[in-house]
Amino acid sequence: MKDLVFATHNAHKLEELRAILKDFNILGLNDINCHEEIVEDADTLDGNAKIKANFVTDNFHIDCFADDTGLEVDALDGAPGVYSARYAGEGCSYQDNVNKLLEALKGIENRKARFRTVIALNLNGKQYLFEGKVEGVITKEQHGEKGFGYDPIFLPDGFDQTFAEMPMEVKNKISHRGRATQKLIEFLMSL
Ligand code: ITT
Repeated sequence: MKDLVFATHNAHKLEELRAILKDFNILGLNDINCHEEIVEDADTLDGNAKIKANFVTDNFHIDCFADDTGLEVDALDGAPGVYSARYAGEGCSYQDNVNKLLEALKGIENRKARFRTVIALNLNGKQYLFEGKVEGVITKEQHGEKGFGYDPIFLPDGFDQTFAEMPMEVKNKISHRGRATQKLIEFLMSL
């Protein structure tokens, strides 16, 4: 099985990707002894995905891919977007972010939102980008214990369970990261 490095420190994202990319041996940053915090200071998802992938390629001289994900809420003009990880402040928890978003949407009826993921792949000296998104709404209360991040308050269109109530296999079939990863797989298989 071919090794492929996924440039993330996020154990949840690694677990999801391993379940999708079954034909590859997916290594996380800890597996290649990269323990530094990569500064994601771009103001777009594409920019941050490239920063993470390039950090690994430049410092470890290996092919790899990285993703950056944002939750875009229409009533908040696309916030938290690229700032989703630290929406409630530097060092905040997933729960802090969920609380802040529920508070920001209090009394607002338009709860439309989408998760968007951009994957940057560095392969044989070239860079490729893949995007995936899923439309849905932000619920008024939290539901479910699975997943991570904003999953307990994201209800994808056409479903009656939040991402945090769904088995991971179901989330992966329809999610932003799942869809972007399918494009990555199709590309890798076409080589
Ligand atoms: P790495 O940069 O190490 O990959 P991260 O946690 O910073 O990990 P992202 O920048 O891609 O990951 O994601 C930003 C935030 O968006 C993340 O901290 C979560 O709060 C949220 N998020 C990302 N993917 C999610 C998902 O599938 N479900 C729910 N929330 C998600």
